[in-house]
Amino acid sequence: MRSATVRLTMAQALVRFLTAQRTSRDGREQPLFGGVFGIFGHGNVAGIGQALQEERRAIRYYLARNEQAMVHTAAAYAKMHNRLRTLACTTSIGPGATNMITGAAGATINRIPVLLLPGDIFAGRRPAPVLQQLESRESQDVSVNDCFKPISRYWDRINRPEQIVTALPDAMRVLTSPSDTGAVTLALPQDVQAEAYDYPAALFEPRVWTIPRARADRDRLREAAALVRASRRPLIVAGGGVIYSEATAALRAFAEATGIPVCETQAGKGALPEPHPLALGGVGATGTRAANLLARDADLVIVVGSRLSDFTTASKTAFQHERVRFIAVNVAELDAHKHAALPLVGDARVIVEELTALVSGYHVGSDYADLVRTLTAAWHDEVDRLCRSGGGRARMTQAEAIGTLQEALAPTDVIVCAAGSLPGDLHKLWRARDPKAYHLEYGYSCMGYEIAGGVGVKMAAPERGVYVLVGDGSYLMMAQEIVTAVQERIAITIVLLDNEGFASIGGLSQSIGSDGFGTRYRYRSAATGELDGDQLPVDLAANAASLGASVVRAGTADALRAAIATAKTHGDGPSVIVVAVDRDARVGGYDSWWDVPVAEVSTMGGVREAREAYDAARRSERDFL
Ligand SMILES: Cc1ncc(C[n+]2csc(CCOP(=O)(O)OP(=O)(O)O)c2C)c(N)n1
Ligand SMILES: [Mg+2]
Repeated sequence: MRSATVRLTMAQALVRFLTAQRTSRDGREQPLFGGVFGIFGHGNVAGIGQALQEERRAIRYYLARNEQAMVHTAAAYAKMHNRLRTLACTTSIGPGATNMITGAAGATINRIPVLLLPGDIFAGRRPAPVLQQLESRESQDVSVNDCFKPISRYWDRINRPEQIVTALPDAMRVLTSPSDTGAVTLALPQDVQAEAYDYPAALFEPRVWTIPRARADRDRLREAAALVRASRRPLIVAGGGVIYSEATAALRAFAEATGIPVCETQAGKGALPEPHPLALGGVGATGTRAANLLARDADLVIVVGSRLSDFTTASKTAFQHERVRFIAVNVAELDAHKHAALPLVGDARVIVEELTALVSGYHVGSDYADLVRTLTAAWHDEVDRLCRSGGGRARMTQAEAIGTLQEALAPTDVIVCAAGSLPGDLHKLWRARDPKAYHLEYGYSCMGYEIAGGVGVKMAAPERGVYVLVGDGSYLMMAQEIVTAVQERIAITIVLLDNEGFASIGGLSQSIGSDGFGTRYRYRSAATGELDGDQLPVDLAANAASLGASVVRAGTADALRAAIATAKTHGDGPSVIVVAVDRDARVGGYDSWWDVPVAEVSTMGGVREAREAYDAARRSERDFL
């Protein structure tokens, strides 16, 4: 007997399939896709566009203003849902498609699921070259969508309508895999999107993708327990995996039972919500003094759910104990083996729970516990000092603005940030009081993520206050999603910290002897009378208002407090608070380093000095083999 079929275009079948996908973890089931973002062009309007119109009651379509931004929105939405839900993104062919490249790379690097559906050139090739087609001398089987290959965890081109019958389940497998997830790209030739086929009806049955909680190898787990028991100065490094796995309670129980202090990566901040006596805050290049001093002398580092990026390891200088060992709990083998760690491959929650049971009775010594207490107390004083005083400056410091926000926000409110000097300052100063309250995109640190990401966070958690912290440089790079927030009545508050240019890179430039070249605000030199510097003043408040946001300027902590209170009353759209902050009042580093190579030869004296300091610092870099 022939099984039932449904005659649909490939695009209609694809959209109908998406509406039937669900995820489940710990018995909680939900739809995988919260909607489809899209910008239409000739490469998708008649295919996916038509299908979305036909299926509009089953799945919601959202218009974005820029294809890169909509991938950031999807990634932020997925991150907020601990990777159990996401959004799909549809584009035309050519520039619409390649505009998603940056977003795709960001999602894959951060291990966040997004489904990308770029249109593609005709599979039938008859009208080639179609508008926006890349031509090659060597092959007709080349399109700009090939650029997605290295930045996608799954990549496929659908050249015949029946191919989706096998491609879609495979794509969903990768999208919902805790270890393999990232950008999933299905390139959809525009002729094939519109082609009809008799699809098996079973393809459209509801399908539940159960997210497993994989357990680690038992022998490795016992070895790990022995390492913990033998350690005198153990330290936990908590990464984003703790939060995605919802392992925060298990981590707290482990830390409390053993007395092992916890420091956090950017993605892991909030893994042990503050205040907690064992919470050391951020670790690494942008870490706290407490975390970095304990990391320096730790004899055992228990890494849970981290990629160990250079910011976390202070470019492999953070851990200096001669015989330091690592245990790495991670769903991905790639991460579990870094730093020659004892790999515990699997789910953070179940592994931390099992490890806790295996080390029962172990506790760090009182000397170490005292040291943890002393260092955390001193660090809290330092944060209070930085957040309170501007040191008599005319403008607010960024630290004061952060401190003011910290006091004004509820513990469950979310801050969203990605690039510039803010991530480093927040990593040090922010007290994340809830595992989902600190949303940093710092794997790709992509300028432009902030506002688009804030839209995704608010869509995922409409019950929470969402505060986007963005620098003037990042704002100028991608502010247009304010319009999308107005359109969708998404009430986010954008705190725009204007320090007149690229202050972070300016500081970096100064530290390598280049005096802020290319990052400075334009001014007239007193010495020469000439104009110097590249950054131009822009009325950012007027710009935000023109996009439809309600805008206020806040020049003092009191004005900022008042502006936040007012923004809370705007229930139906984005607010922007423009805060002028002092460009030069930076929060420094604390017992840490970041490897940025300095020119080995130069005619500039400052560069030569910086190179000497660089060579000296680099001697602390270690190989863990
Ligand atoms: C898309 C992108 N381009 C370039 C960079 C490099 N970069 C990092 S921070 C920064 C300047 C950011 O300026 P702003 O948003 O004003 O923040 P500030 O440094 O002033 O705090 C640049 C250019 C980046 N991270 N992302
Ligand atoms: Mg700036």
